[in-house]
Amino acid sequence: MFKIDRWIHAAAALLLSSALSACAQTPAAAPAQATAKANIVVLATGGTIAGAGASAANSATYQAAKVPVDKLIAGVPELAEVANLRGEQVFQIASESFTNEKLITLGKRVAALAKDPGVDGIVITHGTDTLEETSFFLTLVVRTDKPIVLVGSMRPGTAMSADGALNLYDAVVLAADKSSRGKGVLVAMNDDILSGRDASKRINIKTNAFGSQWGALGSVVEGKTYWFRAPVKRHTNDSEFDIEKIDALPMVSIVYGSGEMGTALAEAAAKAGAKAIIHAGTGNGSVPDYEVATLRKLRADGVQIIRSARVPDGFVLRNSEQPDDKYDWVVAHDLNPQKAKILAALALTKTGDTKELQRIFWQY
Ligand code: DAS
Repeated sequence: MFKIDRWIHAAAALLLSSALSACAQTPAAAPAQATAKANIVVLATGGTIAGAGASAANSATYQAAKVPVDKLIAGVPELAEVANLRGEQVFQIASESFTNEKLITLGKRVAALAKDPGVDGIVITHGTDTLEETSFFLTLVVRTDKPIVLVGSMRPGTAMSADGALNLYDAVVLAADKSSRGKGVLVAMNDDILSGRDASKRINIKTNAFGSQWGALGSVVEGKTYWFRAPVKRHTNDSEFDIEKIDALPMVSIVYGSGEMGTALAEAAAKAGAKAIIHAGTGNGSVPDYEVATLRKLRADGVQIIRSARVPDGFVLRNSEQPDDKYDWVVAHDLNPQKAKILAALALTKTGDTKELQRIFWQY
């Protein structure tokens, strides 16, 4: 017994002495440095996220573009735990009223802020109607790898189960997260992280309104970002377009394809000064036989013809429904008509050559 006791005592003494010497070696742990919060600027442009309805039951009947940016930020006090925020009211409009001039003004402001070393990321609150055009435009023209995140809402803040507050929180989390850098302009809606290129409004009355046929890039859940994909098309620093060199965009018109669509709309668009017509064709960008002659004449008059499709998913194949090589036409690939319009307008600031235009539609 005695021997075992001594063994235990010896082991305990050894343990105690080694513990004491370890404490002597380990300095008192420095207090964990609270990681500095990111500096995020919120640019407000209006939309439902700034909307107000008469009653909590009004989830779809309300006035957009009412609440100013400082109230939007104040309405989500948890934002202060995520980032150092300041707001700017760039516009206060419903986004269906965006114009090329407003797109360029917003783009120049975003580019200027992105150059500011004191700005780590930018959140843009925006109406949902044309959010996809703005997100695509910015991803094409702003030369930065800092996070730029667009966010909107489908219900005004006055409605029951409003979605704006959490969407804004997710957008700030995303903009403040270094892992968002270099992924192009992003869209934060309904917990999804969408690419600014692919995001589109696919439902006009529900909070899961936004999506992409190629899927979300990831998700924001409880203040954390989860990534599953990254964009492969050219964007931001890899783009040949630069907002600092753009002060105007040429007119581009969309003509919606349907049975008995006639030729008057395409002719009127060209007469009104359209430098390109986006044919939002049925099926795979199909063109009615009676429309082909009109579009070929407009091409001969110098108007670019770009075949997109009214069908939301898939992509238009070159030389499939129409002999694009023979007609000297361009195909919009997977871009929907409204995005094809944005890219065509930018491309035409660079070139009028059809082959160059087609290269641009393959690459962006
Ligand atoms: N009219 C819509 C807009 O401003 C409202 C919205 O959904 O944001 O885009």
